[in-house]
Amino acid sequence: MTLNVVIVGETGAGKSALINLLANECMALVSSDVTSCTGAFAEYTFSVDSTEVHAYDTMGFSSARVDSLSHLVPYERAYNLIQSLKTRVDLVFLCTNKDRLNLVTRQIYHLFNDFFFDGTVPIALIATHREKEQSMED
Ligand SMILES: Nc1nc2c(ncn2[C@@H]2O[C@H](COP(=O)(O)OP(=O)(O)OP(=O)(O)O)[C@@H](O)[C@H]2O)c(=O)[nH]1
Ligand SMILES: [Mg+2]
Repeated sequence: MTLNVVIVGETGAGKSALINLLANECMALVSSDVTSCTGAFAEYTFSVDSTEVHAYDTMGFSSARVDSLSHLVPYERAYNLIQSLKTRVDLVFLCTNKDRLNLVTRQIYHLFNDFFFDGTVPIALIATHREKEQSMED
């Protein structure tokens, strides 16, 4: 079985780290600071049990700025990726390292769920940076 997974989220949310966790090896470059690290997108192939996973690591989204349009670039990249994959996306992982669902993460959700896939592709929310929580239910 083959599974195509697109991994999205804010810059620094832990998208590349999630790929390394799933693949159980350091395939994707993880940023050492808050600067954006993954460019257009990168495809990684690995196996989880008997499933061949194609994971698409995407450019991080960020909040809008008054003095630049650079926050729009990830939207264009995401659009191009989804166009090139057409109907072959099985699952989206939406990563967040924030305590609450912020505006950027909500916008990413609506971009993929409403605009790209019209509710036809499951979107799983992945909460990263949770290891300091006293209780995982918080
Ligand atoms: N403590 C902790 N650190 C994490 C976790 N996930 C990612 N990180 C760290 O957070 C930083 C950013 O992680 P990345 O995986 O590079 O984030 P990204 O979403 O790929 O970032 P961009 O590619 O820049 O958009 C790195 O220093 C990671 O090691 C987590 O669950 N816990
Ligand atoms: Mg990355």
